[in-house]
Amino acid sequence: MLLNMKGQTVPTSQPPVDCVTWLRAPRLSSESGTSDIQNTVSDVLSDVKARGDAAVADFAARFDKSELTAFEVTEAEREEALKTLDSQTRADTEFAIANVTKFSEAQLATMLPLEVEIREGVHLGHRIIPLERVGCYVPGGRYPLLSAPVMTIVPAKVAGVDEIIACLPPNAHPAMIAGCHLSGADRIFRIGGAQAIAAMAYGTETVPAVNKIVGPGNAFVNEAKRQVFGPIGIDQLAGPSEIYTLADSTGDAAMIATDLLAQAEHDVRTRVGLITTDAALAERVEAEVARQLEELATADTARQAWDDYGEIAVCADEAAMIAYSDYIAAEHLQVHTADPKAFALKLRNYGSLFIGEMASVVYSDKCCGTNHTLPTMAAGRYTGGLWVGAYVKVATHQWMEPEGVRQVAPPAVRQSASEGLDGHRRAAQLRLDRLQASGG
Ligand code: HSO
Ligand code: ZN
Repeated sequence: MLLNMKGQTVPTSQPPVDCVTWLRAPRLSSESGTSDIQNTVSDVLSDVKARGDAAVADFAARFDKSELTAFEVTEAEREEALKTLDSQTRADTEFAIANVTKFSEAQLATMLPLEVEIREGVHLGHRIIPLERVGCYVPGGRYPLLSAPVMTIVPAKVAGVDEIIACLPPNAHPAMIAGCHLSGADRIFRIGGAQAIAAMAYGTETVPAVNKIVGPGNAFVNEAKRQVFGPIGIDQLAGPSEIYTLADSTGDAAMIATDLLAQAEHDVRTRVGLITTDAALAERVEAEVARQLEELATADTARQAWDDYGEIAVCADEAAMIAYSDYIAAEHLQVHTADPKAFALKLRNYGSLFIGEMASVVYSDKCCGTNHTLPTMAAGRYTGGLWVGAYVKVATHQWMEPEGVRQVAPPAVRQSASEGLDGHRRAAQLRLDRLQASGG
């Protein structure tokens, strides 16, 4: 059983290590959709499916207090929105776009088509095929995060998606429209919430149906993505932001506290934590967080996140630190150890890894070029974040020469026969028969 420093059992998390004690015990945020949200969303989805734009307008009036009925942002409105960006903000956005573009291009170059003859006459392969149409949801939020459209739209562009649709709430800051435009959205619609997901999933008179929907949103958006998933792809279900730092005795307490609070200011449910082998550093970070909260302009949110979800775990050794970190699978994971590059290679589960003190999460949040749309709530155990590869399919194909048929057909015939699948057996046998008839 796991006990924290006060001798209490740790309630919600049972990590697979027994060498961890807590200066501050963890608490997992629970994001499970309530049935209220599920029901509301399912009503929105079926109504938009049945009534299209008229339903979208009704929900915009009800949920967003918006009377808008012409949802699409016109060329002239794009130009207007661009004017709301001062020249430095625009240049900074273009800097982010350039970096995300370059990295996405480099990543796409690693995705190669394949042709292989796996045995004589049996030719298998795959192609990398861009999706036809993708929908990027861009959240409104308290602050206009210009990097949000960059992260969903730019990799889609690089992937070669034919048409990129962006939806954002009607009351979103105009700068966000500019962000969608600069990132390369083909069409932009002022539709938010579950109705936006419904419109993109099913199509309406004005919004074309897409093949995949990406981008974070509130609980309604998340639930809508979950419900449309199947015929429509989704990226992932975004939870509140998370940051963990792994540090040994070389860790800089002030820097660690600053980075933790930088994410804690996002949301009162942000999970932030330090995992360290150094109990003295743990104490210093705790004190630093308290000190910095006195100065932080966004302390209201950050303090509550820290009080509710702040964690400081002290591990007996490096192995325990790695095992516990792999268990948490934090969205953002920083490595502040003596040899961070070597340490990084030992880690398995994380959304994105920040190797060494100079690589702050904030650089990736904004502009260094990696994607900031990352797995939360331990999804880092099975997936990485959004990337150019999420906008293409790796689709297989095969072709056979006579020798290939002679090898593959007999086992296929036997398997089909023993399974009672007579139609399959006949199809498998027919090629052999034809080859024999033609003297092959
Ligand atoms: N940390 C957020 C992304 C972001 N933060 C953008 C600031 N701007 C994603 O977890
Ligand atoms: Zn952030």
